[in-house]
Parts: sequence; C-alpha cells; structure tokens
Amino acid sequence: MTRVLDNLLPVLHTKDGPFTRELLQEPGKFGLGMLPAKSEPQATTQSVCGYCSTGCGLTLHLRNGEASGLTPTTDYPVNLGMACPKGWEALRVLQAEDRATSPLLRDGGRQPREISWDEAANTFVKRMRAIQQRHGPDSVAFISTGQMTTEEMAFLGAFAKFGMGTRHGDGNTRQCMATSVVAYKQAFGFDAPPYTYADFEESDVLVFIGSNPCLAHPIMWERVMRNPHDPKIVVIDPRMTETAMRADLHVAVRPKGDQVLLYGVARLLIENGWINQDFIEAHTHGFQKFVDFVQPYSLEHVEQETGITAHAVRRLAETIHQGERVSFWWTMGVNQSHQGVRTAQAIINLALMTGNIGRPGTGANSITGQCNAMGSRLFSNTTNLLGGHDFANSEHRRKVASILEMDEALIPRELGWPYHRIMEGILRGEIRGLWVICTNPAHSWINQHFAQDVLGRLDFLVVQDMYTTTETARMADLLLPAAGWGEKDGTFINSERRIGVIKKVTRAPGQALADFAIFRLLAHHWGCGDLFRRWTSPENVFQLLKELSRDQPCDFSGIADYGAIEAAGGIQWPYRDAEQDAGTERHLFSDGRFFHQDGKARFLFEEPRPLPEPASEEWPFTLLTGRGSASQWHTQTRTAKSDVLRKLYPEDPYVEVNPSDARELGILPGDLITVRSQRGVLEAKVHVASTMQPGQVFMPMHYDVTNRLTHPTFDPYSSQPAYKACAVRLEPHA
Ligand SMILES: Nc1nc2c(c(=O)[nH]1)N[C@H]1C(S)=C(S)[C@@H](COP(=O)(O)OP(=O)(O)OC[C@H]3O[C@@H](n4cnc5c(=O)[nH]c(N)nc54)[C@H](O)[C@@H]3O)O[C@H]1N2
Ligand SMILES: Nc1nc2c(c(=O)[nH]1)N[C@H]1C(S)=C(S)[C@@H](COP(=O)(O)OP(=O)(O)OC[C@H]3O[C@@H](n4cnc5c(=O)[nH]c(N)nc54)[C@H](O)[C@@H]3O)O[C@H]1N2
Ligand code: SF4
Ligand SMILES: [Mo]
Repeated sequence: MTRVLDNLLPVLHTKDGPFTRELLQEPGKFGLGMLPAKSEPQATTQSVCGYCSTGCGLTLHLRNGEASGLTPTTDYPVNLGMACPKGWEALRVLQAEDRATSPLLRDGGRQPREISWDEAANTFVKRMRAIQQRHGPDSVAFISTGQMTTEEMAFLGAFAKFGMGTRHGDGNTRQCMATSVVAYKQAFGFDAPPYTYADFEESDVLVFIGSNPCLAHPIMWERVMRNPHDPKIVVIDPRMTETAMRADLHVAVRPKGDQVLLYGVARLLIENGWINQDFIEAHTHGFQKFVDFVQPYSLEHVEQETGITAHAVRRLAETIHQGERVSFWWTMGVNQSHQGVRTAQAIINLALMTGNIGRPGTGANSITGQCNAMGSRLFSNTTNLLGGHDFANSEHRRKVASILEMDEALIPRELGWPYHRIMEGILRGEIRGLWVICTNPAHSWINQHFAQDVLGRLDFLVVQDMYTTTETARMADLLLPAAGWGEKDGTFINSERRIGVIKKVTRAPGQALADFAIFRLLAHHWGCGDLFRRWTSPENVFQLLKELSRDQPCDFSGIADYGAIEAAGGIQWPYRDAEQDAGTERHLFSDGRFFHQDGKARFLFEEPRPLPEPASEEWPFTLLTGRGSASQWHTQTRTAKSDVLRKLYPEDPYVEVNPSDARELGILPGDLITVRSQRGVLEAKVHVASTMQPGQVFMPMHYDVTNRLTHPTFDPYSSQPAYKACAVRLEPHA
C-alpha cells in the first residue's frame, strides 16, 4: 500500500488540489476502502477485481456470509497485496440509489413502470420475435461487453446466435481491443498477447506506446517499479503523461505519427545491423520485403512526418539495440486509430527483427483494458466462434456443435456485422431491435449525437444494466436489472491470459439478477431452454468452455474446476495438462513457434494513411481523448457512486491546453470555454498544462459530453473507432 501510494500520489487530485499522504490520514475523511473492523475474527474469501484488465486479487471479508470489507490479496501473483483506489472502493459502488431493482417497461412514451420478471421475459420474446418475423432473423442484434464473466459472455453469444438466430452481435471490445486482435491474428496466427506480468520486472528496456499505465493500469505500473534491473523506460505519447514523466526518454510523437516513426526506427536498426538474423530466418516470414519497404523512412522523412528529431529517433533505436531484454507495450494510443492494426504490427515487427519475443522480459505486448476483455475476445461469439474458432470453418462449426450437443445448422457460417455496421444498419432500418448488455454506448460510442439519434430510432431497445440512470438505460424500452461484480460468480481472463474466479459476496438489490440468470430465463422463454439444459450454473458452463478451448492455442482443458484456479492464484492459458505447475508464470513462444501453419510469424506493413481529420485554419486544434484519472472508470456509472473516488478527480468536464495556446487565446485556468468540432459542441473548464504540445488539447472520456466531438473513422481491418484524433476549435467566452 505504501509503495502504491507513493506512485499514485502525484497522479491523484482532490477537488481542492493535489492529494497528499496527510489527507489520507484524516480519520474518516479519505480512508480508502471499507476496511474490515480489526477486532473480530473474520471469514474471508477470494475474488478478482471487476474494473481493469490487471485482474488484481481481492480478499473479501465476510460477516454472516456477506462482504463487510475488502483488502488486496497479499499472495495473489498479480498484485502482491496492492490495489488502486477503484479496487479498494469496489464494494461501495454497489450501494446506490439508482440501482435497477426491478424490470422496467416503457410503453407509449410514458414513465417506465415496474414489471415482473415473467412479464419482462415475455415482452422481450414477443417484441424481438415480432421484429424478426417482419424483417428477418438478422433484424435484431446485441452489443455486449468486456466486463461480464466469460461464462455469461458465452451464454449471451450462444443464445443470441444459436437460439434467437441472429448473425449480428458485437461488443464494446470493438472500441478497445479489436485492433490488437486483428494485428495478432495476422502476425502470429492467433489472438495471443504473449506476456506475463513478470516480464515487467525482467526487462532491461520497456517501451510504452500510446499507453499510460501509471494511471490506467496502476498495479501493472507497480510491477515496473519493482524491476530490479534499473530498466530504461521509453514512452511514446504526444502528451507528457504521468507515465512519460517517469521515463528516461519521452518521444512526443505527433498524433498517429507512430507508424512512420516505427518504420524509421526499423530502418535504422537494419542499417546498423542491429537485428537478430538467426531469429528472423528461423521464425519469421516476409523480412526481406520489409527491408525494401522501410527504405524511404529516412530520419529526415520521419522528422517531417512526426515532429521527432533525428537525434531522438537515433536514441530510441540505440536504446532498443542496447537492451538485452526489450519489451514493447501498447494500449489505446495505438489501437484507437484509423491505422491501428498496421501500427500495432509495426511494433510487432520491431520485436521480431530484434529477437525480442519468447524470452523473459521481452515481447510485443498489447495491454488489455477491461477486466474480461480477454474472455470476450475468445468466448463472446462475436469476432470468433466460441473458443477462438472460425464461423466460416466447417470443421470448427462441427466441433463446437458436437461439444454443445446441438445441431450444426444453428451456427452461422459467417461473421456478423461489427459495431459501426450495426449502428449503420439501424439507421437504414435493417436492424430494429437492439439488446445492450453491460455497456453504455449513448455515452461511449464515437460521435455521440449520431449514436443517440440511432438508438432513438429503434423499434425496441433493451438495456441490461446495474443502474437506471446511465445514458443508455434512460433510452430503454425495456430495462433488465442486473447484478454487478460482487453479486455473482464466474471467471475473468486478465491481460496476461490468467483465468481468475470472481465470487458472489453480497446479494443484489431488489429483483436484480446475475446476467447469467437473465440469459437462462430469456432462453427458457424463447423456447430454446433445451439447447441450454446443461448451462445450469457458471461452473457447469466453465466445463463446456474448457472443452471448447481444447486443441486451440488457448487450450485450458487441464484446469479441473474453480477450486483449482483459486488454489493456484489464477491459471494462465494455455494449460493443457493438470500435471503442469499451475503457478508458474508463462509467456508464449519460448520455442520460437508461432500459430501459423508453418510456425512462423509474419512481417506486415503498409503505407501509412493521412490523418482523417487534420487540424486546419478553421479547426486549429487536434483533440486527444482518453483516461483522466486512476479513480474514474469509463462512463462513471460505478466510480461516481463512491464519495472517496469522487474526491480524487475534477467533477466537471475539462480540457487540457498548452500554456502558449492559452496565452494566445487569452484564457486562464478555471475559465469556461466552448469546444467545438464539426459534430458537436460542449463547455469545459480550462486546465492549462505544459504536458500538452501546442496545437493539441486533451479531454478525458469519462464526462458525458466528450464524445459529442469525436470523429467517426475506423481502422479498415479491425473496424475499431479512432477516438484519439479529431479537429476542434476553442472559443473563449467573452
Ligand atoms: N482509471 C482507469 N483505468 C482504466 C480505464 C478507465 O476508464 N479508468 N479503462 C480501462 C480500459 S477499458 C482501457 S482500454 C485502458 C486504456 O489505457 P490507455 O490506453 O493507457 O489509456 P488512454 O488514456 O485511453 O490512452 C493512452 C494514451 O494514448 C495517447 N495517445 C493518443 N493518441 C496517440 C497517438 O497517436 N500515438 C501515441 N503513441 N499515443 C497516443 C494519449 O495521450 C494517452 O496518454 O485503461 C483501462 N484502465
Ligand atoms: N472519447 C473516447 N471514448 C471512448 C474511449 C476513449 O478513449 N475516448 N475508450 C473506449 C473504450 S477503450 C472502452 S472499453 C469503452 C467503454 O465504454 P462503456 O462500455 O460504454 O463504459 P462503461 O462505463 O464501462 O459501461 C459499462 C456499463 O455496464 C454496467 N455494468 C457494470 N457491471 C455490470 C454487470 O455485471 N452486468 C451488467 N448487465 N451491467 C453492468 C455499468 O453500469 C455501465 O453502464 O469506451 C470507449 N469510448
Ligand atoms: S489496478 Fe485494475 S484490477 Fe487492480 S485494483 Fe485497480 S482497477 Fe482493480
Ligand atoms: Mo477499453
């Protein structure tokens, strides 16, 4: 706790100024977490945090079988006794006045009325069926999440696609992870982040690209701080982020200049012979073409395109060359881009050409976002057929059908539409019914006015959420009240492929049900209960998921049950053999074999594309968006419920502006200013910040107004939205 605080303190702010250690000691004022009373002996149980993909172990302290407090688990291999403020406060956000406690139906535009679960399920079936009968089976769709358990995701994906018979479903993981999924599949032959957190401690050079772990993954950052090798840290980010402040080298690349920069670095490594020829020959494919391709990426060209000087590019290449164990880490600054896949692959190329993969402390490592993004990637039945299979592959369909004891003909033979095509499908009237589960698109989708307009056009919008007041829940025709983290059982898969168990430690309020129970109820009312006769509990479904993973790269069929996962402190995939030591931390590719048929990884590259909406005379600033504090989670439906967390970040929307721009505009810290793009307009408080480059401004995504401004462009391969660069204007108030 002491160590985590030391690193967090510079990042935390209260409404009255910086957060200090003294504030923490003020009794009853800022005490983080519901610490258990010391006096009584307590029963405890283990769980895993339900916010970010780090997947910290939390010990729940029980009184009469109900959670009375929590502490970070000291012997959990992920967090070793540490947690960030969100984790400490995880129980408190469950108690809120706006919790959904009963199904709500809005008919005829009147106030929603409470109905029974029976009526809710009948209404769901009647309305969705009527739409399908009039407009075809694909006229209904679902949008899911990376924040439910794997068992729930699998249930939803299987029910919607095999039971309801629609092809179309996607998740908020499209906003987040789609780019990494495609980049890995194309380069490695399977969606497989190769690392383990021990790599944070074993590298002698760590390169973070478009990633701010200090704030977005504070406990991963703690693992970096524990690195005993005095590592060199490089941060590539247009902003001087909290992470960049702690780096040896900060490369303030122009937004979306990374691809050019990384090609320039590759050229320099090749020119100097700083490559691992043996590794390249034995384990990769396409290198010679890559050598020819990067020739035009001279230092002059790189400087012109990215704003990074020849000196800095040389230092970056030298730092990579001098490291013996170099790891590359990327997050949303790469993924949320109009050319995210090729940028991620430009990172993968660097790791491959220098042989920095498959050894401790190395890797081309995409850090995931939500607690179960990895579960969603494998089992949501959206971008893959259950278990990382392929809808278009008849052998895969046969295997899945046989494990699930169902008719193979029920499995669609092709992928459904990605998120943005679902939204466009609604606009064209092709999709009329939408079921939104555990995500808040009316806040988080790109170009919000469009999103809200589209959601408003549906014949039937069903929202399944913990709270009645989310931007999307308020638009729902039918609201299904869901239990949240702490109120249900299942498993998550964290960023290092570690499967962890979450537990029910308290009762959900009112009639709210676990998502798992809701899916079961709806499947029964739909008349396909027989298809799911073995899906009686999360743990039974886990047994099916094991079978679905068998012989895949993500094979975890060696895990006996939840008890085995818990006893081992989580288990990373692959885990094929129960005899294997479950506790050993494992990275992938130590044998140099990748998942393509020939066992070789691919060099993939392409001419960079122009920025879709560059700044101009009329729209002179480039807006970046992202995470604003360690205490805010996404659309704030959960974190805003904690008094403690609310004290740690500014309440009102704000925009960070470089001092010289502020001077030129005549604006001062705290001024209200209008920020306008071609899509929308908002008011925000000015934060003057020398961490910003001139001509760039930053707004956190947590405020409900931010996405009014964002520009809806998408990566051509992954369809991931490019949230992180659009052109805006700042209009000072008179
Ligand atoms: N506290 C907190 N933690 C979270 C979350 C949260 O909401 N709150 N959300 C979780 C989720 S789902 C996710 S996906 C992760 C996201 O974690 P991160 O990706 O680390 O967070 P972001 O702030 O979205 O973006 C990272 C950085 O990308 C930079 N960036 C923008 N454009 C570019 C570019 O063109 N090039 C480069 N190199 N950098 C660029 C931004 O300046 C920003 O500092 O965080 C997870 N953790
Ligand atoms: N401008 C901008 N926009 C962005 C981003 C950005 O960087 N910039 N980042 C994008 C990224 S990476 C992400 S991941 C998305 C996140 O965007 P969202 O997924 O829309 O954000 P959340 O607030 O996490 O929404 C989760 C919802 O599920 C509910 N919920 C929580 N637990 C449960 C549960 O167990 N069951 C059910 N049924 N409901 C539950 C919560 O109350 C909440 O309403 O935002 C994206 N939007
Ligand atoms: S770092 Fe992530 S997983 Fe760990 S306590 Fe914080 S939010 Fe939870
Ligand atoms: Mo995310």
